[in-house]
Amino acid sequence: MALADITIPDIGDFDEVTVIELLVKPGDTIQAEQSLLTVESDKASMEIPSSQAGVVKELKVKLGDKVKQGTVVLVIETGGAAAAPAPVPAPASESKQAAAPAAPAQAATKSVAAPAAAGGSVDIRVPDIGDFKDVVVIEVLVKVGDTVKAEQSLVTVESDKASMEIPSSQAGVVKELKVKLADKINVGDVLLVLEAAAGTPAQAAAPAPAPAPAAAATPATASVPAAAPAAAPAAALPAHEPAAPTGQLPHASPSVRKFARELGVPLAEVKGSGPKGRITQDDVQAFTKSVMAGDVRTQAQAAKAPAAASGGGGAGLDLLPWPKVDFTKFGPVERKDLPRIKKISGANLLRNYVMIPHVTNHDDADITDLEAFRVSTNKDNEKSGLKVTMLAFLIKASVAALKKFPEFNSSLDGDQLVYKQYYNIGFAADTPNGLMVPVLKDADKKGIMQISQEMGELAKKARDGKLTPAEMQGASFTISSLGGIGGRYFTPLINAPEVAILGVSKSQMEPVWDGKAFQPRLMLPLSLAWDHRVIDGAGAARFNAYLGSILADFRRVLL
Ligand code: CAO
Repeated sequence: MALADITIPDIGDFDEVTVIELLVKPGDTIQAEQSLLTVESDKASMEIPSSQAGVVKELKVKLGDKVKQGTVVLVIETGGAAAAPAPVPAPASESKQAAAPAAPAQAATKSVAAPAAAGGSVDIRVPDIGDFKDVVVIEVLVKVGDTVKAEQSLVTVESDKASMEIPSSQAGVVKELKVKLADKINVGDVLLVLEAAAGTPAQAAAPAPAPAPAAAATPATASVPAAAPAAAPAAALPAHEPAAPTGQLPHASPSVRKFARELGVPLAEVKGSGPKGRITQDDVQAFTKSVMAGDVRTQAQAAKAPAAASGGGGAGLDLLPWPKVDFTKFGPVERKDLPRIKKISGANLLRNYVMIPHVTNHDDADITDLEAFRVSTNKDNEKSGLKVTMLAFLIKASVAALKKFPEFNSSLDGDQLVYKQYYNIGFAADTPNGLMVPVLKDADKKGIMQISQEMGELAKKARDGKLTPAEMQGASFTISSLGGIGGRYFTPLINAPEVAILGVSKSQMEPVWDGKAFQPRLMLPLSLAWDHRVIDGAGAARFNAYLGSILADFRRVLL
């Protein structure tokens, strides 16, 4: 048994490339030639194969890391006593593998233009693509009539180990395409005919002196946030659970991968419509649209309904497309962009609505005595200017109920429940910019006066648009109070990954039978929405009843 470092082989003119996929993990048994990871520059993605067989002991790189020739990517335990190969250059058996990833560097040099007079027609040809023969055109990125810039990618071609984009050697207008999807092309083949832009001298037939894509595109590469590799979807797409590994690697060109990363689209969940299931830019766009519209569930969502899926009927949401209406046919209209907060919260609300099986229990709490106490407290404190609101009592009462029924203060994590031992209560605040949810931290350690004061400060910050991200994070339970506005019961949406939320409506005097007579009592409508995966109806009824009993006699908080 011996340990061996596996390093990045010669990758041609590429200086640094980014790790975008890890294809093995510690414990995996790998074969020589097996792909270990996918790396990417802005023009080419390529798989790095192993130089020898063994068992992966340790991964030395992670998603988003920049690597170059000689970087150790993993340590393997080799089967025999064979010495580890020298890191670089690779042993003979490796040189063949090393050649594969190296080729795109050459391929991505500028396409070759036939000599032509400035402003005339030029043939744009396939440049030197190293040892590759018969690479397949998997994407045609331009069409007749398009104006292209020098360096703009024209087609994506693919071998079995790498895909690469061939950029134009010069600017102009596409007059004629000479290749189509699935064509096999080789060095010197004409890709298209370009009407060269006037005043742009056509380039010499020889490939440009290798502005290697990695170097040429360094700014573009750098503009992709290092923290946004495939594993870290951006916020543009409604958050959803990562799909279960499909066992198949998504095939997509570097530009499509970059595009997907910018939108936060997990390529593993996108169905490719290109040759051999290749994912195109249109596929990524269509996926984004369908998720945003809620038309399509992610694979993860689909995977959560296997019974329905196998039984047919009701498996997918199978929704009709969103109605497209020309409202102007019926009267004048005005269009306005959704405010930014609505765009962000809308995506979250939709996910929570669709993914959580909500149930709501409604109940009433008798707050006659509590309200009298609140009013008298406020009278006593008139000079201090600090007003105690019903919401402060509700927060304190909720903490007592959360302590008694801890699953309401938990979160689902796969097959586990995370019971939080802190009591951070979010409260919905109506602001000119839209709904915000500031979080009152450690409510269990604070008295009613402190809660009232902090709540007032947080609500003001919310209205002024000055809440910090930290002040909106970490809630373990949320209260949405419409009591100051009106209404009778509603279903609040659970703020994932919390598992319950309390909706509070406007209290009013009601006749309540005390066994002998109707008494006028101030009744507060409570609406507790809960996640049925975690909580049962009986538990929710008990939570509400307990909460009601505390609000009816606040001394119970002390018990
Ligand atoms: N029943 C009857 N009256 C109530 C009440 C209730 N449940 N809750 C509050 N009130 C009264 C208050 O006593 C106050 O009356 P006075 O001015 O006479 O004292 C008045 O209504 C206004 O209270 P408030 O709403 O300003 O204060 P609050 O502490 O109850 O609420 C806050 C603070 C930030 C939660 C609230 O201002 C707010 O934004 N509520 C809207 C929340 C929301 O939008 N929820 C929906 C989310 S889902 O889209």
